[in-house]
Amino acid sequence: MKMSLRWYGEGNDSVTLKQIRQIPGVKGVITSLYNTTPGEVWTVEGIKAMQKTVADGGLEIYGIESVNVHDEIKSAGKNRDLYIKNYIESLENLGKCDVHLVCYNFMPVFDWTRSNLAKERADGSTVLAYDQREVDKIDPNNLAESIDKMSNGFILPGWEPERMGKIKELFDEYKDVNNERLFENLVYFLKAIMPTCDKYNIDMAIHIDDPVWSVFGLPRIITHKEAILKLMEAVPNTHNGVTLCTGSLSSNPKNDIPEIIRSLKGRIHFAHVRNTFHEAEGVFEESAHLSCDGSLDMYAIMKAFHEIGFNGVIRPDHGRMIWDEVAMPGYGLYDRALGANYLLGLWEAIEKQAK
Ligand code: DNO
Repeated sequence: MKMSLRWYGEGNDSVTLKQIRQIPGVKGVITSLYNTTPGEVWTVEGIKAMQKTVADGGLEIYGIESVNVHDEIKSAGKNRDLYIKNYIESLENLGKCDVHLVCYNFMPVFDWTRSNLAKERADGSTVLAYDQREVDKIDPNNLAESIDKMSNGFILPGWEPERMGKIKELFDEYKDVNNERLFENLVYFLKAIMPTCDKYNIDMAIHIDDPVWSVFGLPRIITHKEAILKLMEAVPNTHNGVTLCTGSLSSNPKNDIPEIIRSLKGRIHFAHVRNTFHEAEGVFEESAHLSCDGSLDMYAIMKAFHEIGFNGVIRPDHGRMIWDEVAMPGYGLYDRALGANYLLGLWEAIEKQAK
């Protein structure tokens, strides 16, 4: 298992590579070319420059999160083949630069959704939270704006202003796309890119939808065990794999996460591990990583990863904002560093016990 931290690049992230390097057990980062927009080809020069920056900081790039998939691919718009061609070119260039892990999502219009990016907890820390009753009151046309206001001045991943500025057109693009169509479009995309993934040994890791139900009437398909297995079977190539995000899956407490992990042996290429505190149906907040702070049994989760012989890349996921840090919501240094070391502690104990 390779522990990593997500890093948003120089000038975008308040966290420095030097700080990440000082977290015990973290030798690599997960990052992206943040100056590109979905659909644009990633150049070898761009990738190499990013690799150099990270290497100069004493770290390695373990994988990309994300090479975003253009909405025309998701909705089967008229330019989908062009955008798939561009995606393939980006993958080829990543392969040429020796990058072999790509995280992406297939959620229409919005990436992850939250109703509050700084919910205050009793201890004064703030966390990302979701309350369906609040979301029901939001006009999706204004969602990007309200998310932007809560983002401490950072551009949140998946909420890029250029895309969000075209929200009405984006919704229109999906008016005939239901879950079945979205699934077909995903399979079409994966089948088209698999030869390139085979050639360059690139693991594609689809992120779980967050939350795992339809938001604003848009389809959502990567939501539970059977749905994920259906995708694994539709494109049986092992390069078609998953970013197993425990927080996203936990939005529905019916998801038995250790069991889902076990069912995906060999197909989990990347793990996002965090805890959530579940208050009621459709109401949850992102707690600290520890089992005692949320609703998930993190020991059982890490044990399931160990049981399937998981040796891929893992990262702590969203952290709380603590110790007066000002950072991108969910992506401060302190709580993610605590999370990484908690997970590494669990892992060491599990490994030693298994011997
Ligand atoms: C949220 C992240 C997601 C994730 C994308 C993958 O913080 O987990 O934005 O990166 O869904 O494409």
